[in-house]
Amino acid sequence: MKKLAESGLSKEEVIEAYRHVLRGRRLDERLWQLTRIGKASFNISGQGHEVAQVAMALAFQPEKDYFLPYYRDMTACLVWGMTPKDILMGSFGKEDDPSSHGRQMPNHYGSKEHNIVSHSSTVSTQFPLATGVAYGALLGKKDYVTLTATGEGSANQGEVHEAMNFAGVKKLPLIFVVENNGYAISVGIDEQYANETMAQRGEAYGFTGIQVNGNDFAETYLAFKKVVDDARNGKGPALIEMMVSRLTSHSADDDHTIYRSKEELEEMKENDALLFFEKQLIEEGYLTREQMTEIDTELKAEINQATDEAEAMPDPKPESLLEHVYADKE
Ligand SMILES: Cc1ncc(C[n+]2csc(CCOP(=O)(O)OP(=O)(O)O)c2C)c(N)n1
Ligand SMILES: [Mg+2]
Repeated sequence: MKKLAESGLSKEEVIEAYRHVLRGRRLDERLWQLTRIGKASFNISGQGHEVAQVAMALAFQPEKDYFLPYYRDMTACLVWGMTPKDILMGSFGKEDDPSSHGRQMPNHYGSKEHNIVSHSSTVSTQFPLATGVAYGALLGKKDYVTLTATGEGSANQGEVHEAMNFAGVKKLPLIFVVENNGYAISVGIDEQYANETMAQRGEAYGFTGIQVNGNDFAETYLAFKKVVDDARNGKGPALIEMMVSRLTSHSADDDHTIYRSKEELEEMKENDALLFFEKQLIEEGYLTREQMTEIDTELKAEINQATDEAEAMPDPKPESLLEHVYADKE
């Protein structure tokens, strides 16, 4: 593992990154609780992906860059500017949910204010959309970079090939990400693809492909920093494959104990990126365990408050059913 200081980030920035990671974890846990008590209809969790997502998102400039996430990218969306209350309003299906005013399923993140483009449940359709957004930067001579992500199973959809090929041909300022957690619901990678790595595919399309250990914050951040800078400087797209763990079942409607052994589940818990990050923060002198507990207490209070506020927001009115389905003309 790289030392955190190798990231080039200041002590304050690394501690802020830890807050993002822990906020993502605690919010995700809250969303599970809400499904279990029947207050939210669905959750699909990013637990195990948070360190990688924070390292990824911090390499961008959310005030101008575009993000087309997939359903596990909640923590990255928080770094991009969404708040726990925004996310919770989506889970409760509230009128002020910025993702869709309660029209979409939970976990289909979007925020016009923060350049986060809402996505479809049909996996990987965000890839060709992202090429369009990135092509817009080229045609409009704008210097924003576009980020889009998907899972390693979904990366085998046909439109992923079309998007990456087009991006390579046009040298688009676009970063493609595959969050490889080893499973597409219950299907392991041996049945998903025959390449040695997903990252290799970048080269086939004429651009850089890099595989990173998503549990390694500095390695992941540095890989993104380089390709984002290159994309902003006209050097074209890149593909980054982040190796991560899916710590939970696929979704709140799935039970992974049916297809994952007890041993595998135990091993995975020990392989939790959050634990590695905390160990590094202590060993490399960023935070003490007591300081982490204080941060955790603050975040839990923040999420409790956001839950109460989001739950108290008004539901969509039945007569507004046909509103917010398409964007209003500006
Ligand atoms: C086109 C399409 N096929 C199937 C599904 C059902 N589905 C939703 S998520 C998923 C698995 C995706 O696995 P992966 O891409 O590895 O992402 P992960 O969930 O592991 O993050 C499937 C098959 C879908 N939503 N869209
Ligand atoms: Mg997967």
